[in-house]
Amino acid sequence: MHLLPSITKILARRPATNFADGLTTQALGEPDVTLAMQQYENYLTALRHLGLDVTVLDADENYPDGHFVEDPLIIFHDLAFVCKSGATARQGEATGLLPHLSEHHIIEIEGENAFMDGGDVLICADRVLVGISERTTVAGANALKKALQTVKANIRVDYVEFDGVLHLKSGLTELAPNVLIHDPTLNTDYDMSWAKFITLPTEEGYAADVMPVNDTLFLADGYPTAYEIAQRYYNNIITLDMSEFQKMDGGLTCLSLRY
Ligand code: CIR
Repeated sequence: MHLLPSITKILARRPATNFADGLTTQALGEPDVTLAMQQYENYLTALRHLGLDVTVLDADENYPDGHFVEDPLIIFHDLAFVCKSGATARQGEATGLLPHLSEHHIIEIEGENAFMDGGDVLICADRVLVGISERTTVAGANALKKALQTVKANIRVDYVEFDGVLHLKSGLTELAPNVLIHDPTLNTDYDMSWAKFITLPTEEGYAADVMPVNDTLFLADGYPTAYEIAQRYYNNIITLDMSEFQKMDGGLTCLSLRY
């Protein structure tokens, strides 16, 4: 079992018009709803152009952060792990997604204090990194690890304690197998020596949330150093303006489930 199978399907949910009521740690101003909707359509269009089967659910005003579908569920092969977010306002977001994952086995991440957001789970080519954050507890990470080991006994799951950014993937993703790309705002003592480790300039830190989709890389638009680095690994790079989602602590990976 390879940890990163090829991607054929996308599940997403449109942002609600009240999405500015969602949570944020940023001080980048109010998002422009019209521009955000345009940026969102561009995101979907780019995925469709890759030939992927894209399912887009209607917005749910009960969840202003509900379009960040990466957080309530973690998909690993034919399994879908349901997370209980460390943010109370986001608990329950998985419910509307599950009927669209009928081919997956649904597994609840259970246990006292077992909180987790999918944005803290980085499935790399040869291991899984779980960020321990304000949203994801050690108990949550332990529950995920145990569940993963029931389907792949020797899977390596490393815990990454960090601070400085909201989710692990806000500041650290795998650009290519065994190549990590990092926003220096994310502080951690985790030993990355197993990988090539690329730290972006601070002013380009937001671009660390890259989204590889098979042989194409999605990268936030406007980050020239990150783009130049990405070109060393990819012939196909799609850049997308993410400004309105950045204001709400969101990045490229947050907006879709890819499987
Ligand atoms: C939140 O605070 O939960 C949302 N406003 C942003 C979630 C972004 N998701 C992600 O990084 N995976």
